[in-house]
Parts: sequence; structure tokens; C-alpha cells
Amino acid sequence: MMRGRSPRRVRYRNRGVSEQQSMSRKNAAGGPRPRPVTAALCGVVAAGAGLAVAEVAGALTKPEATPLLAVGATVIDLVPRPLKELAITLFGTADKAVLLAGMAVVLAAFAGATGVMARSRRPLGDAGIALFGTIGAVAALTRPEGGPLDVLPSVLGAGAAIAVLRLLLRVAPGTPGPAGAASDPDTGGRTEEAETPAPGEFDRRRFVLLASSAAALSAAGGLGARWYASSRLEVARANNAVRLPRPASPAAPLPDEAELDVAGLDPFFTPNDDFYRIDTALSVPQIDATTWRLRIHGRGITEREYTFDDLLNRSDLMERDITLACVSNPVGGSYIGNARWIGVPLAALLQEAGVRPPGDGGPADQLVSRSHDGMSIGTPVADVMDGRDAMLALGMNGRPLPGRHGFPVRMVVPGLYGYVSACKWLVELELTTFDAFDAYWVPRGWAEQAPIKPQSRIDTPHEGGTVEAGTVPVAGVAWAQHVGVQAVELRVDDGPWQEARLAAEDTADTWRQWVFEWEAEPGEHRLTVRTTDRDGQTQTARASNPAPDGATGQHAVDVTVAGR
Ligand SMILES: Nc1nc2c(c(=O)[nH]1)N[C@H]1C(S)=C(S)[C@@H](COP(=O)(O)O)O[C@H]1N2
Ligand SMILES: [Mo]
Repeated sequence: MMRGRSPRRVRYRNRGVSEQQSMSRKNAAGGPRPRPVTAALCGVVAAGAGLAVAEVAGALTKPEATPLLAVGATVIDLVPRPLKELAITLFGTADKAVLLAGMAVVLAAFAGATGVMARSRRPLGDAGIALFGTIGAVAALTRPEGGPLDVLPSVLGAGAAIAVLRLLLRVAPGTPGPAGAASDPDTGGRTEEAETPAPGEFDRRRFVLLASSAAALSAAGGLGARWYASSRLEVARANNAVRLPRPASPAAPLPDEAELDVAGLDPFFTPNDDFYRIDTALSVPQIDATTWRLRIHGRGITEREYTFDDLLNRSDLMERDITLACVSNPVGGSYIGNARWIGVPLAALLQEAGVRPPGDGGPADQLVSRSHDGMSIGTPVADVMDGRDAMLALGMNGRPLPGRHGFPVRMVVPGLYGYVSACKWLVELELTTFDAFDAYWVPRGWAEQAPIKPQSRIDTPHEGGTVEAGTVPVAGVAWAQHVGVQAVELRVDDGPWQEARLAAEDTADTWRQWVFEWEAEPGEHRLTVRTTDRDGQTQTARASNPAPDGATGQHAVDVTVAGR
């Protein structure tokens, strides 16, 4: 077999033979064309190299501007509501990782196809890659925080991918010898049985070595770039340097009985590391608090600017316990958390700037908050100025805001879902009207205004769980922010609603724990919970989706009670 020959000789013969073949069957180096799979592999490796170069370029300039992150962010902005809901239902807060993985799969498929096209015509491959580079560049350029220099990672990446693809295709081994050649339509039937040798072992080895080195270098470069980008401006560092002052208006101490001692029940205060995270930011915005500015402008006021120190040094800082909830939280879901926030009273800040609520003749009924990453959130001016503890939060559970939760400054407004109140990475406040401006989620099918709906949740026993017959503590949380929880009731199977014991109330703006001592009889049982708020409204049993303004329905869990 061919193995017996010296590699060099095989290579030489290989070229000699192919020179007698028609031009259409030659590769750039004059050898036979690589097989489609090989060409596809070349395309994928070239794309990986391009992405890695782009990541390195981004890490050195602006990480959000790399084609992966810029296109990902654009996809997030463009996906229609039903698809986004499905993604949240299926993947929860892992939806971003799934999006990136999905993009990688699509990209690999296109890169493979580009490699195959480039096999017969190199310019087709160049064009395919250029198209991708252009998509990346346009996405980076059109991001809210985008600038002309943001095209750099995409352009450099595309250039690198083209170079790598051309190089790999040049050294790729050609179509295989007799057996393979006969079945390959590209060799056009009149296969030279004896003349076309299988690609030499040397060719193959050289190609495999080159392709795998390129892939390994790309992986190392890409991961290294990511690591460098995240450590370079690590919010945690800036974060540690921030010292939270003592608030002029501290929160009342938590009543002892506000927290029940039941295993499996969510803690009253959600630790920062466990706090749910919902946002459209593919990478956490890295903001330097020392250069951060908040601009306030719009109808009826003169523009003002605040620095982080301006806010930190105010004499009216307040500390409040507020439960934050996401409109996408399904009944029984976990997109809700409770924290002790420190911040600037928003109403006071707005008054200083000359804002009057609409009821007082003010020309603006909507306060639009904008974030560093281009999010816009619309909140009724009337709500933030009606005396509730709306704030520009600087601290969360005794620490500066974590990067994921909006460092250095975010909004928190008791009683309104996060997407209409809780802007993270805040940089701008604009006084306008609901008629004049639609915030980010409104054209995407979510309600313009969305107070949090009263809800209750069973934390323990959990769905599908098994408990021993006897006294079983059934426990959970209930919330009716800014109104307060009046009662929680539990129903076993189709039995009567029975009142649960409520933990002491912290404030009307926080959730409230509850427990019901259940005398559990062996068998399969369904437990259902409902709450009634202090206005006397009982949570409806009618189930509805989160969209457009929050899910309704009652949380139920099915449990098995084992006999003794
Ligand atoms: N900049 C920015 N702020 C944002 C969002 C976002 O996507 N971007 N999402 C909002 C939504 S939908 C919710 S529910 C809360 C969640 O805050 P958390 O992630 O700190 O829990 O942030 C709000 N603030
Ligand atoms: Mo949300």
C-alpha cells in the first residue's frame, strides 16, 4: 500500500498527477481538491480562529463589541415575546448560556458551508466570512453603547478567518484515492485508477497538525481574552473600594418573628449571591464608579448631573427592606427576592430637580430610566412621588450593589415589577410622557404599567416530594407589595381553605413567610395556597401567563404522604 512510500515521494507524485488534471479539480496549491468534510472542517477552524482574534481585540479595547456578544445582544433585542418566554420557561436564567451555545451551533454550520464553497472558489469563502464579519461589525456599531471603533474586533476577526481558511485549504489533503475517488462526483467519472494516489500520510499529518494547532490556539486565545476582559475591569475591585455610609434613615430592626424556622423555606432576606438575576445584558456592564454620572433632564426641569460621590454623600440616604419581583415569574416561581437596600430617596432627588407629579400640574407622567447597556424602563412619575420608598439604590444587603445587580446605582420602586421600575446600571433619568415614549419592553408586548400582583408560593414540601404521615409543616412566602399581606390560606385536595399562620410583618413592601401545620394522611395529596391583601383582594384562581402584566393563578404542589 501507499504506506510503504516515503511521504515526500508521495507528495511529489501527488502534485505531478494532479497537474495533468483539469483546473476545476485542483486546489490552490495545485493538488486535488479536499473532500467536502475536510473543507467544512477548515471552515469551522477558520471561524474559530476569527472569533478568537475578535475576542482578543475586544478584550484589549471593548469586550461588549466582540461579534459574539454584539450579535447575541442584538438577537436578544430582536426575539419576539413568545420565543423569549419559551426560552425563560425552558432554560430559566441559563437562557444566556443557551443563546451563546445556539449561536455557536448556527455559526459552525455556516462556517462549514463556507469552507465547502471555498473549496471550488476561494473568493466565495472570503465573501462568506466577510458577510459574517459585516454582521458582527453592524451589530457592534448599532448597539446602544456602540461607537465607530467597535467594528475593529469583527474586522480583525474576519481578516484572520480568511487567512486561516486559505492556509488550511492549501494544505488540506485532496480527494482520496481510487475507492474514494470513484464515489466522489467531483472527480468526474473518468477516475485515473492507478494515477491518483490517496493523499499521502505526510499531507494528512501536516494538515491535522496545522488544523488542530489553529483550533487549540484559538481556544486558548479566546478563553484567555475572556478571562482578561473580566478581570481587567472587575467591578468587584471598584466595588470593594466603595464604603457605604450610615443611612440617615435606617430600616427598622427586623421583628424576631418575621423569620420562621422551617427547613426548606426561603430565607427572609435573599443573599446577594442567590438573588435572581433577570436582564438583557450578555456580559455584566463594568462601570467605574469614579467616572460614573447620572444625568437628569426632560420636561419641565433644568438638566442636572450627579456623580457617585454626590449620591453617596447625601444627608438623606435611607435604608429599606423591599421585595423585588419579575413580571416573568411564573406562579410558584423563583424570580423574586427580598433585600435590605440603601439609597437616595428618589422623590427628594426629583423634587430638587424641579419635578412636580402630574397631579400637581407637572408636564411629565413618565420617568424613563436608562442604563449603561441601553435598557430603557418607564415608571409612572405619580408612583415614585406618592410617598412610597422609591430609591436610587447604592447598597444591597449591607454591601455595595453587586455587578450583576446594577453596580454602581439602580432603581428600586416598591410595588412595581422590575421591568417598569428597577433599572440596573442606571445612567440617565428623563421626564417625559407615556404618549411620547415607549420603553424597551412596551413594543415587545408587555404592559406600559405593571403593579406587582399579590401572589403566594409553597416552598416546602416541594412538588413531587414525599413526606411522612403526621404533622407536616407546609410553608412558603406571600407578597402583596406596598399593600401588605392580610392572610394566607391553604387547601388540602378539595377541602376547605384553612388559615395559615403568618410570620410577623416587616413592612408592607416585603414578602411574608407563612406556615401551616398539616395533619398529613397517607396517600397522594394536592396542596394549594392563596393570599388576601390588606385591601381585601383575594388572589384569583384563574391562571394566566406572565405576559403582558404578570402571571395569575394559585400555586399548588402534589405530594406523596408515606404511611407509617
Ligand atoms: N439595565 C437593565 N436593568 C434591568 C433589566 C435589564 O434587562 N437591564 N431588567 C429588569 C427586570 S425585567 C427585572 S425583573 C429586574 C431584575 O433585577 P435583578 O436582576 O437584580 O434581580 O431588573 C430590571 N432592570
Ligand atoms: Mo423582570
